[in-house]
Amino acid sequence: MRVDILSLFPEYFRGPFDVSILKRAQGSKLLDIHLVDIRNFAARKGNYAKVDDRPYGGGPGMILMPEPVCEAIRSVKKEKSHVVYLSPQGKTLTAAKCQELSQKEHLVLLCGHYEGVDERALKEVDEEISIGDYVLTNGCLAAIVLVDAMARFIPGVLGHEEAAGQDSFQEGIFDAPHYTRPEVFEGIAVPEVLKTGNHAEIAKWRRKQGLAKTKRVRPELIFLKENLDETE
Ligand code: 4GX
Repeated sequence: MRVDILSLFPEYFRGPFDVSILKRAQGSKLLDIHLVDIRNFAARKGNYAKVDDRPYGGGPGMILMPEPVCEAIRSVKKEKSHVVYLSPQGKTLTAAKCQELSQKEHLVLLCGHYEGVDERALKEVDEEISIGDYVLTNGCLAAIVLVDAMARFIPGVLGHEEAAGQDSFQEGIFDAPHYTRPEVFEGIAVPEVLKTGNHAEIAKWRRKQGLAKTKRVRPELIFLKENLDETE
């Protein structure tokens, strides 16, 4: 998959994209990430390129101007492209949406900056997505979260060992607690069932633990799914 990320801070992405699984995914050509600086599409006034201006109607902060945003999008957009605008006013990102996006050939991610983007630039956008109900200082962070959570669904990005992790939220309930060595840590023993080698019993125990924690921490998730009848 090709991903073009349009922002005012392309350097922000070095680091998150250059380690671990996302680095490997790029190395094996499963992910092809391009960073585009919106400022390169601004009209030059002397030796500086203006990308933002004050809002019509008054109010605080600055707004990204429509010309550089539209020109930046058009510079990368092709017939098969899917353009996503990251802003707190979008639909909230979910595992299901990540999976849907992972099947696109080309994603274009527009990072909001300042107080947002001029509404007229949004005619180039296919959908608006928020990563959660809080306000970030930097739209690039939202794009990093989206790429990371989405890439896990691209076949081959996770190794065989890691792939199992996919079902945690797919199933709509939490993972069971995990244990590794030592057998006793500061007086707390590993649950006996995990040492029996009885895979059916272990699966049953894990499911029960996952459901119990979901019910305690996120009861609303229980009512979303057919998990309901299993909660006794
Ligand atoms: N999920 N932010 C964008 C600037 C902004 C303001 C208004 C569009 C409209 C965020 C989020 C998020 C902070 C990124 C404000 N852009 N983005 N930025 N939550 O909080 O995606």
